[in-house]
Amino acid sequence: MTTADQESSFADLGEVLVIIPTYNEAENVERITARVRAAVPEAHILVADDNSPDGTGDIADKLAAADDHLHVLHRKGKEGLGAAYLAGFRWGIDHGYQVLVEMDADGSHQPEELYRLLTALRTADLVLGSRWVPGGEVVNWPRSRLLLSRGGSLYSRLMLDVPIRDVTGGYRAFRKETLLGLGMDQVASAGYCFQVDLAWRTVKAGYKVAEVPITFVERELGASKMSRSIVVEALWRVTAWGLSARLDKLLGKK
Ligand SMILES: Nc1nc2c(ncn2[C@@H]2O[C@H](COP(=O)(O)OP(=O)(O)OP(=O)(O)O)[C@@H](O)[C@H]2O)c(=O)[nH]1
Ligand SMILES: [Mg+2]
Repeated sequence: MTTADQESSFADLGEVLVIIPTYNEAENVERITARVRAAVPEAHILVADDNSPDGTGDIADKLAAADDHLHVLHRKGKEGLGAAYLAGFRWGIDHGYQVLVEMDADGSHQPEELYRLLTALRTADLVLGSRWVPGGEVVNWPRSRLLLSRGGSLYSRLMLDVPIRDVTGGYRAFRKETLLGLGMDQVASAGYCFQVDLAWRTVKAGYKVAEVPITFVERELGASKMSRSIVVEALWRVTAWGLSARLDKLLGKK
Protein backbone atom coordinates (compact mmCIF):
# COMPACT_ATOMS: atom_id res chain seq x y z
CA MET A 1 0.00 0.00 0.00
CA THR A 2 1.40 3.42 -0.86
CA THR A 3 1.37 6.36 1.50
CA ALA A 4 -1.14 8.12 -0.71
CA ASP A 5 -3.52 5.16 -0.43
CA GLN A 6 -3.12 5.12 3.33
CA GLU A 7 -3.73 8.82 3.67
CA SER A 8 -7.10 8.61 2.04
CA SER A 9 -8.01 5.18 3.35
CA PHE A 10 -9.79 6.05 6.59
CA ALA A 11 -11.16 9.46 5.68
CA ASP A 12 -14.67 7.99 5.68
CA LEU A 13 -14.41 7.38 9.45
CA GLY A 14 -13.63 11.03 10.21
CA GLU A 15 -10.60 12.37 12.06
CA VAL A 16 -8.73 9.75 14.07
CA LEU A 17 -6.97 10.47 17.40
CA VAL A 18 -4.61 7.87 18.90
CA ILE A 19 -4.37 8.45 22.65
CA ILE A 20 -1.18 7.20 24.29
CA PRO A 21 -1.14 7.45 28.10
CA THR A 22 2.36 7.73 29.50
CA TYR A 23 3.99 7.44 32.88
CA ASN A 24 7.79 7.21 32.74
CA GLU A 25 8.03 6.21 29.11
CA ALA A 26 11.02 8.42 28.16
CA GLU A 27 12.64 5.52 26.34
CA ASN A 28 9.50 4.73 24.35
CA VAL A 29 7.64 7.92 23.53
CA GLU A 30 9.61 8.95 20.45
CA ARG A 31 9.63 5.48 18.96
CA ILE A 32 5.93 4.79 19.46
CA THR A 33 4.78 8.14 18.10
CA ALA A 34 7.03 7.77 15.04
CA ARG A 35 5.60 4.32 14.38
CA VAL A 36 2.03 5.60 14.57
CA ARG A 37 2.85 8.50 12.26
CA ALA A 38 4.40 6.13 9.72
CA ALA A 39 1.65 3.50 9.94
CA VAL A 40 -1.39 5.80 9.65
CA PRO A 41 -0.14 9.20 8.49
CA GLU A 42 -3.50 10.93 8.65
CA ALA A 43 -4.11 10.04 12.30
CA HIS A 44 -3.36 12.52 15.07
CA ILE A 45 -1.75 11.51 18.37
CA LEU A 46 -2.40 12.71 21.90
CA VAL A 47 0.21 11.81 24.51
CA ALA A 48 -1.56 11.95 27.91
CA ASP A 49 1.27 12.28 30.40
CA ASP A 50 0.83 12.22 34.19
CA ASN A 51 3.78 14.52 34.92
CA SER A 52 6.27 11.67 34.54
CA PRO A 53 9.35 12.23 36.72
CA ASP A 54 11.59 10.89 33.93
CA GLY A 55 10.73 13.80 31.61
CA THR A 56 8.46 11.95 29.16
CA GLY A 57 6.25 15.05 28.97
CA ASP A 58 9.14 17.29 27.91
CA ILE A 59 10.21 14.87 25.21
CA ALA A 60 6.63 14.74 23.96
CA ASP A 61 6.49 18.56 23.90
CA LYS A 62 9.61 18.71 21.74
CA LEU A 63 8.20 16.15 19.34
CA ALA A 64 4.88 18.01 19.21
CA ALA A 65 6.63 21.29 18.40
CA ALA A 66 7.90 19.71 15.20
CA ASP A 67 4.74 17.87 14.16
CA ASP A 68 1.26 19.33 13.80
CA HIS A 69 -0.30 15.86 14.14
CA LEU A 70 1.13 15.35 17.62
CA HIS A 71 -0.41 16.83 20.78
CA VAL A 72 0.35 16.57 24.48
CA LEU A 73 -2.02 16.63 27.43
CA HIS A 74 -0.14 17.36 30.64
CA ARG A 75 -1.82 16.11 33.77
CA LYS A 76 -0.89 17.02 37.34
CA GLY A 77 0.23 13.64 38.64
CA LYS A 78 -0.18 9.89 38.46
CA GLU A 79 -3.88 9.08 38.59
CA GLY A 80 -3.97 5.79 36.72
CA LEU A 81 -4.52 4.69 33.18
CA GLY A 82 -8.31 5.06 33.34
CA ALA A 83 -8.26 8.70 34.40
CA ALA A 84 -5.68 9.54 31.72
CA TYR A 85 -7.84 7.93 29.03
CA LEU A 86 -11.02 9.67 30.18
CA ALA A 87 -9.22 13.03 30.03
CA GLY A 88 -7.84 12.09 26.61
CA PHE A 89 -11.27 11.11 25.29
CA ARG A 90 -12.76 14.41 26.46
CA TRP A 91 -9.91 16.36 24.88
CA GLY A 92 -10.39 14.47 21.62
CA ILE A 93 -14.15 14.92 21.52
CA ASP A 94 -13.79 18.64 22.34
CA HIS A 95 -11.33 18.96 19.47
CA GLY A 96 -13.66 17.37 16.95
CA TYR A 97 -12.20 13.87 16.52
CA GLN A 98 -14.61 11.15 15.41
CA VAL A 99 -12.50 8.11 16.28
CA LEU A 100 -10.61 7.69 19.56
CA VAL A 101 -7.97 4.96 19.75
CA GLU A 102 -6.35 3.56 22.91
CA MET A 103 -2.73 2.45 22.62
CA ASP A 104 0.05 1.69 25.15
CA ALA A 105 3.37 3.51 24.81
CA ASP A 106 5.59 0.46 25.32
CA GLY A 107 5.21 -1.11 21.88
CA SER A 108 2.92 -3.91 23.05
CA HIS A 109 0.24 -2.59 20.72
CA GLN A 110 1.78 -2.43 17.28
CA PRO A 111 0.86 0.70 15.32
CA GLU A 112 1.32 -1.32 12.14
CA GLU A 113 -1.82 -3.26 13.08
CA LEU A 114 -3.95 -0.17 13.63
CA TYR A 115 -5.40 -0.41 10.13
CA ARG A 116 -7.09 -3.66 11.20
CA LEU A 117 -8.95 -1.92 14.00
CA LEU A 118 -9.91 1.03 11.83
CA THR A 119 -11.08 -1.19 9.00
CA ALA A 120 -13.33 -3.14 11.38
CA LEU A 121 -14.68 0.09 12.89
CA ARG A 122 -16.48 0.77 9.61
CA THR A 123 -19.06 -1.84 10.67
CA ALA A 124 -18.78 -1.62 14.47
CA ASP A 125 -19.08 0.90 17.32
CA LEU A 126 -16.08 -0.39 19.25
CA VAL A 127 -13.23 -2.55 17.96
CA LEU A 128 -10.99 -4.48 20.33
CA GLY A 129 -7.52 -5.64 19.38
CA SER A 130 -7.69 -9.20 20.66
CA ARG A 131 -5.02 -11.63 21.77
CA TRP A 132 -7.48 -14.43 22.33
CA VAL A 133 -9.27 -14.80 18.98
CA PRO A 134 -7.91 -16.98 16.14
CA GLY A 135 -4.90 -15.24 14.65
CA GLY A 136 -4.21 -13.26 17.82
CA GLU A 137 -1.09 -13.96 19.85
CA VAL A 138 1.28 -12.82 22.56
CA VAL A 139 5.03 -12.63 22.06
CA ASN A 140 7.54 -12.92 24.91
CA TRP A 141 5.22 -13.21 27.88
CA PRO A 142 6.13 -15.29 30.90
CA ARG A 143 3.64 -18.04 31.77
CA SER A 144 2.53 -16.22 34.92
CA ARG A 145 1.49 -13.15 32.94
CA LEU A 146 -0.30 -15.23 30.32
CA LEU A 147 -2.30 -16.99 33.02
CA LEU A 148 -3.18 -13.70 34.72
CA SER A 149 -4.39 -12.15 31.49
CA ARG A 150 -6.30 -15.17 30.19
CA GLY A 151 -7.73 -15.88 33.62
CA GLY A 152 -8.76 -12.25 34.09
CA SER A 153 -10.46 -12.18 30.73
CA LEU A 154 -12.28 -15.47 31.33
CA TYR A 155 -13.39 -14.48 34.84
CA SER A 156 -14.70 -11.12 33.59
CA ARG A 157 -16.48 -12.77 30.66
CA LEU A 158 -18.26 -15.28 32.89
CA MET A 159 -18.97 -12.89 35.74
CA LEU A 160 -20.35 -10.11 33.54
CA ASP A 161 -21.74 -12.25 30.76
CA VAL A 162 -19.95 -10.27 28.03
CA PRO A 163 -19.41 -12.09 24.74
CA ILE A 164 -15.84 -10.80 24.36
CA ARG A 165 -12.69 -12.92 24.29
CA ASP A 166 -10.14 -10.25 25.27
CA VAL A 167 -12.03 -8.00 27.62
CA THR A 168 -8.96 -6.68 29.48
CA GLY A 169 -6.96 -5.65 26.41
CA GLY A 170 -6.07 -2.02 25.89
CA TYR A 171 -5.73 -1.67 22.11
CA ARG A 172 -9.09 -0.31 21.02
CA ALA A 173 -10.87 2.00 18.62
CA PHE A 174 -14.08 3.78 19.66
CA ARG A 175 -16.45 5.84 17.64
CA LYS A 176 -17.05 9.14 19.38
CA GLU A 177 -20.77 8.37 19.63
CA THR A 178 -20.03 5.15 21.50
CA LEU A 179 -18.04 6.98 24.16
CA LEU A 180 -20.72 9.63 24.48
CA GLY A 181 -23.41 6.96 24.87
CA LEU A 182 -21.82 4.71 27.44
CA GLY A 183 -21.80 7.05 30.41
CA MET A 184 -18.12 7.99 30.65
CA ASP A 185 -18.87 10.26 33.58
CA GLN A 186 -19.76 7.35 35.86
CA VAL A 187 -16.54 5.41 35.17
CA ALA A 188 -14.53 5.25 38.40
CA SER A 189 -12.11 2.42 37.58
CA ALA A 190 -8.51 3.53 37.64
CA GLY A 191 -6.36 0.58 36.65
CA TYR A 192 -6.86 -2.27 34.23
CA CYS A 193 -10.46 -2.91 35.12
CA PHE A 194 -11.06 0.38 33.33
CA GLN A 195 -10.86 -1.64 30.13
CA VAL A 196 -13.36 -4.21 31.41
CA ASP A 197 -15.62 -1.42 32.63
CA LEU A 198 -15.73 0.33 29.24
CA ALA A 199 -16.26 -2.89 27.29
CA TRP A 200 -19.07 -3.97 29.59
CA ARG A 201 -20.78 -0.59 29.38
CA THR A 202 -20.51 -0.65 25.60
CA VAL A 203 -22.19 -4.08 25.41
CA LYS A 204 -24.90 -3.09 27.91
CA ALA A 205 -25.66 0.07 25.94
CA GLY A 206 -26.36 -2.12 22.90
CA TYR A 207 -23.43 -1.07 20.76
CA LYS A 208 -21.78 -3.40 18.28
CA VAL A 209 -18.39 -4.68 19.46
CA ALA A 210 -15.94 -6.41 17.09
CA GLU A 211 -12.69 -8.17 17.92
CA VAL A 212 -9.77 -8.31 15.50
CA PRO A 213 -6.63 -10.40 16.05
CA ILE A 214 -3.45 -8.62 17.16
CA THR A 215 0.05 -9.73 17.98
CA PHE A 216 0.78 -8.33 21.43
CA VAL A 217 4.50 -7.81 22.04
CA GLU A 218 5.87 -7.63 25.59
CA ARG A 219 7.50 -4.31 26.46
CA GLU A 220 11.26 -4.20 25.79
CA LEU A 221 12.16 -0.86 27.39
CA GLY A 222 11.07 0.90 30.55
CA ALA A 223 9.26 -0.46 33.59
CA SER A 224 5.80 -1.98 33.90
CA LYS A 225 3.21 -0.13 35.98
CA MET A 226 1.33 -3.33 36.69
CA SER A 227 0.97 -3.84 40.44
CA ARG A 228 -0.79 -5.98 42.99
CA SER A 229 -3.21 -3.16 43.80
CA ILE A 230 -4.22 -2.93 40.13
CA VAL A 231 -5.02 -6.65 40.05
CA VAL A 232 -6.91 -6.45 43.35
CA GLU A 233 -8.95 -3.48 42.14
CA ALA A 234 -9.90 -5.39 38.99
CA LEU A 235 -10.87 -8.49 40.92
CA TRP A 236 -13.10 -6.80 43.45
CA ARG A 237 -14.76 -4.47 41.00
CA VAL A 238 -15.54 -7.19 38.46
CA THR A 239 -16.88 -9.42 41.23
CA ALA A 240 -19.04 -6.62 42.65
CA TRP A 241 -20.41 -5.68 39.20
CA GLY A 242 -21.19 -9.31 38.40
CA LEU A 243 -22.95 -9.97 41.70
CA SER A 244 -24.98 -6.80 41.54
CA ALA A 245 -26.06 -7.53 37.95
CA ARG A 246 -27.17 -11.01 39.03
CA LEU A 247 -29.04 -9.61 42.01
CA ASP A 248 -30.81 -7.08 39.78
CA LYS A 249 -31.86 -9.91 37.49
CA LEU A 250 -33.18 -11.95 40.41
CA LEU A 251 -35.16 -8.99 41.69
CA GLY A 252 -36.54 -8.40 38.21
CA LYS A 253 -34.81 -5.03 37.75
CA LYS A 254 -33.30 -4.16 34.42
N1 LIG B 1 -0.89 8.78 32.10
C1 LIG B 1 -0.72 7.61 32.72
N2 LIG B 1 -0.31 6.53 32.01
C2 LIG B 1 -0.17 5.35 32.66
C3 LIG B 1 -0.43 5.20 34.04
N3 LIG B 1 -0.19 3.88 34.36
C4 LIG B 1 0.20 3.27 33.22
N4 LIG B 1 0.22 4.15 32.19
C5 LIG B 1 0.56 3.89 30.79
O1 LIG B 1 -0.34 2.91 30.33
C6 LIG B 1 0.30 2.04 29.41
C7 LIG B 1 0.21 0.60 29.92
O2 LIG B 1 1.01 0.45 31.09
P1 LIG B 1 2.07 -0.74 31.26
O3 LIG B 1 2.97 -0.47 32.40
O4 LIG B 1 2.71 -1.03 29.95
O5 LIG B 1 1.11 -1.88 31.71
P2 LIG B 1 0.99 -3.30 31.11
O6 LIG B 1 1.11 -3.23 29.63
O7 LIG B 1 -0.23 -3.93 31.67
O8 LIG B 1 2.24 -3.98 31.78
P3 LIG B 1 3.49 -4.62 31.03
O9 LIG B 1 2.96 -5.81 30.29
O10 LIG B 1 4.39 -5.02 32.12
O11 LIG B 1 4.03 -3.60 30.11
C8 LIG B 1 1.72 2.55 29.26
O12 LIG B 1 1.77 3.41 28.15
C9 LIG B 1 1.94 3.31 30.56
O13 LIG B 1 2.91 4.33 30.48
C10 LIG B 1 -0.86 6.35 34.77
O14 LIG B 1 -1.10 6.33 35.97
N5 LIG B 1 -0.98 7.51 34.06
MG1 LIG C 1 2.69 -2.73 28.74
